[in-house]
Amino acid sequence: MSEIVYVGLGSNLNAPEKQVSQALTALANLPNTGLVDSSSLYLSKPLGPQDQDDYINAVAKLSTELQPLELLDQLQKIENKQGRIRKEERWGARTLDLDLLLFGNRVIQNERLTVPHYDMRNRCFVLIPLSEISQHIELPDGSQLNTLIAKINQQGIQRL
Ligand code: A4P
Ligand code: MG
Repeated sequence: MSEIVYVGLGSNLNAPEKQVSQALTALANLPNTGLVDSSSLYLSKPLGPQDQDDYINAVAKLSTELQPLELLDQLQKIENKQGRIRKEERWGARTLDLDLLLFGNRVIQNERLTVPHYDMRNRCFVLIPLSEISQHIELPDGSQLNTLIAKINQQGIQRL
């Protein structure tokens, strides 16, 4: 059975727009998975330390037959291929970050994976691209995307 999955893409190093476009191509080529849709690219101020460049973000909608941890392995492979080096600093600069936002209507909580993504409800650079491709998303807890968007500050994000 295939499931609809949303993945958040982010980059603020080494030609971020190119990193995100290249990652979208890599997502389209994943095994047993199809790229259904992707948002525009968005420019936003960094969340976390301010001594880093602005971010390019986007959201992709996939249809996949992979299990959640199989998909996470694939996402991490793409991050690694695109030169991601994991550093100690939290929320620091990175060439590519792929976050599993939603996996069907599932709630997943294990050592490697928290789905829905722990902070997606508060992030304009996740919610706004998400609503561009799917306006009427409901999270597993019943909250509506439109309601979440009404609560966040949308300033400081720019659709490219
Ligand atoms: N993990 C658990 N749940 C998930 C999930 N739903 N999706 C685990 C992906 N991974 C998940 O990830 C650390 C571990 O989280 C993984 O090994 C996986 O098993 P990571 O990518 O190495 O760590 P990280 O991304 O550096 O940490 P963190 O805290 O997740 O960073 P954030 O919260 O993603 O913040 N500002 C703007 N404007 N735009 C951005 O995209 N991104 C960040 C990164 C900071 N500021 C930003 C942006
Ligand atoms: Mg991450």
